[in-house]
Amino acid sequence: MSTVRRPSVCPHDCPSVCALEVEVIDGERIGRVHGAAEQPYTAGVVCAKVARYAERIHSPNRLTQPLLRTGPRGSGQFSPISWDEALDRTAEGFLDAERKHGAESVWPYFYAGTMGLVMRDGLERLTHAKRYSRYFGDICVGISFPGWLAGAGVMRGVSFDEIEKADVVVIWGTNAVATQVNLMTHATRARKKRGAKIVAIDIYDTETMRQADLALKLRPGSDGALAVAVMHILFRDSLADRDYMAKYTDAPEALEAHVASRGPQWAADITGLSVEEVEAFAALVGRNKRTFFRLGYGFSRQRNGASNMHAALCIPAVTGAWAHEGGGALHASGAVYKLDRKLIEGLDVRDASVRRLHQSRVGAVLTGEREALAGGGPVKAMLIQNTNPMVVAPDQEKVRRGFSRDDLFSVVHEQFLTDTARMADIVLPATMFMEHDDLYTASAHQFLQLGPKLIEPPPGCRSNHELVCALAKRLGAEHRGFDMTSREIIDETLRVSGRGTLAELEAGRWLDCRPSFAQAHFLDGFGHKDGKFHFRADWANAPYSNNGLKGDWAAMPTLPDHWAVNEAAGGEFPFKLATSPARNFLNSSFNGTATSRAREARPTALLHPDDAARLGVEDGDIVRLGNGRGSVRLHAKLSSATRPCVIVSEGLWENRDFLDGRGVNTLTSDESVAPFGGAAFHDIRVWAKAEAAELAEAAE
Ligand SMILES: Nc1nc2c(c(=O)[nH]1)N[C@H]1C(S)=C(S)[C@@H](COP(=O)(O)OP(=O)(O)OC[C@H]3O[C@@H](n4cnc5c(=O)[nH]c(N)nc54)[C@H](O)[C@@H]3O)O[C@H]1N2
Ligand SMILES: Nc1nc2c(c(=O)[nH]1)N[C@H]1C(S)=C(S)[C@@H](COP(=O)(O)OP(=O)(O)OC[C@H]3O[C@@H](n4cnc5c(=O)[nH]c(N)nc54)[C@H](O)[C@@H]3O)O[C@H]1N2
Ligand code: SF4
Ligand SMILES: [Mo]
Repeated sequence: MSTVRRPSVCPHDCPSVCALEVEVIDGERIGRVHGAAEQPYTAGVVCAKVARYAERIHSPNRLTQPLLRTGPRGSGQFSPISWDEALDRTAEGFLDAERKHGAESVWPYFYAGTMGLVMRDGLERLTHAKRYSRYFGDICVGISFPGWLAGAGVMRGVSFDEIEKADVVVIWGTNAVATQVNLMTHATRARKKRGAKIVAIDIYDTETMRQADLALKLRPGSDGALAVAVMHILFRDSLADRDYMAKYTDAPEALEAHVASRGPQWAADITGLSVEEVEAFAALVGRNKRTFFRLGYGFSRQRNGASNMHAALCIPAVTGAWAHEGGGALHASGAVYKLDRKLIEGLDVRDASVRRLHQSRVGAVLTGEREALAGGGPVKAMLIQNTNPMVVAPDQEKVRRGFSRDDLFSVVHEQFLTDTARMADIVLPATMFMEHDDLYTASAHQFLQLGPKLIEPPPGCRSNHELVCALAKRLGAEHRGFDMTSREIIDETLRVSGRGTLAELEAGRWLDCRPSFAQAHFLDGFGHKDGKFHFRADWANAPYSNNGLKGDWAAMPTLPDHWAVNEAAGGEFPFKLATSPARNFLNSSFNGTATSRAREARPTALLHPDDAARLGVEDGDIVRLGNGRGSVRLHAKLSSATRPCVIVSEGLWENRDFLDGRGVNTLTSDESVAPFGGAAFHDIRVWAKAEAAELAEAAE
């Protein structure tokens, strides 16, 4: 047996995008997966679920043959068919929809199950070439990005290597230990080297909160209030940097006047934190210019999330932290790579007049809600790659009704028979990242990386790129990208972007795209035309890829504030529910992997002991959570990690793991969040009930 270590990149939807070293055994199988020690962000560390990737890639449950549905949707009854037959049937289904209902009745639907640019975004080329309904991927960053951009004007920030030069690291609304473990490596270095303090801000005691020096456990959706009160204290205590603000920000006087009436007591009432906690946080960030704000995604998954992101981002502009090494903020890094995406996405043949449908509103789209269909006709055919909407999309009752439609032709390209694949007419087996070549950018760091093909896929699996090209031929879609290999596309994309060549990237493994100090700290100006940081958010014109999509931005606060638009708990719905990530899953990926399942045990509702006592629920009992959208049944876990009246359910399990086959997104809303869309996954009001013992026993 010969084992060699080969370079790779983790393709999963995670900010870390780790550089990997994979043990390849006899050129055929993989062994352990390690983090690359020399890649400065990864620094040799990967999460446990990817370290044991052999379990996923060599799983006996992998799809390896195209399947044609023979039983009812969702039944899991399929017969194997050949690739030729599968492609012919798929093409015929799409051509038929186009003939009868127009090209916009076909909606290609994809997300970031792989973050590789060719495999993830290549489907766009087919969409544009065929003038199919366009796609607006708002499920993850649809709320947070406009919030950041309203302030900073461009999607980049201070690079990760300055975290270890900070005196305070604020981990805001991200459970980094679970969702981006490498952040902890760098925060811990700051603590060891400089005695830096780590602050975590969340709604329950996560592992990240437990590792923090100051853990602020606030009410869901109240981060804007905390940020505003912090700014109030900074002005009050002369900790605001007036020279910095005069030079680099748009409206410091207006901000000062605005926050003057919003002090620590005001914030304590809204957030549920004590005045002392608010004061302590403000003093820490005010007295330490080298404060690094790592602003996560989680706190933006609220109806007021964009506004809260903007409010948090205003703090370093008040303290002037941006001007200092180790100071400033980071949310994502998309703008540093400057890649020309024309070839990959077929932007040269895009017709901007074709309607664009929101990813998060898939249920509303498929059930024919007029406004979700953007004024057009129904969607009749879908090709789905790298996403599992039957689990991850909000308002599952709608999603389920939509995918159950007899007149919907759906084709799912997948690695496993997911809940979404079970609903499909045709299921196509996909390769995994070590079985194809792709190019990766990241949000937590600024390296452009190549993940080369390391082993052959199981016979029968084809990559996303291969599928898109084969379908294009049958659909009469024209674009030069359909005649190129993935490697050729990567090479040309690098060359036209001024990022070297494929051969160079392969030799070097990653390309360092970190901006200069002045750029990273916006000392040469923020992203807005006036070069200033904007305390006044111009929501309608946040420089976001919304391309004319309009949302409910008019009602949003301009200066940072607490925007009270969230689902309010009380009365019939006494609890707020958040659906936070599970450490051993990645969204719904790994929810079928044995070790991950064993570690996560089963779907649970974390319930505060006081609430449990009132409900008559004991640890391990079955509870039902519900609201106007539906209800789910799962086991209660008593824990004072949550605040009273706040319930947390971790992880995106398979639907059948729930006691009545309905997953947690049954409870979430698909209402489009301001300013441009996205889903408020952690902003849900529910009732909770103990299930009668006999019912519970019947379910076991
Ligand atoms: N293990 C694991 N890793 C993952 C994922 C996973 O599912 N599992 N998902 C991946 C993906 S797609 C993404 S986008 C990232 C997301 O990673 P994060 O940025 O960490 O975002 P979330 O996972 O949505 O939530 C993070 C935390 O925000 C908290 N939170 C909810 N509401 C609020 C609020 O109002 N205020 C504050 N301060 N906190 C709140 C949640 O309880 C949770 O602990 O992680 C990626 N990495
Ligand atoms: N309740 C609740 N819901 C949420 C969230 C939450 O915090 N709470 N988080 C939301 C967020 S942030 C996100 S990003 C979404 C993510 O939701 P999804 O994008 O659906 O992410 P995954 O569940 O990981 O599903 C990705 C699928 O892609 C498949 N896949 C991976 N690589 C490839 C490939 O190369 N080719 C093909 N054809 N398939 C591939 C995997 O097998 C997997 O089934 O979920 C959202 N849903
Ligand atoms: S899932 Fe995230 S932390 Fe785990 S290996 Fe992939 S990029 Fe790294
Ligand atoms: Mo995400």
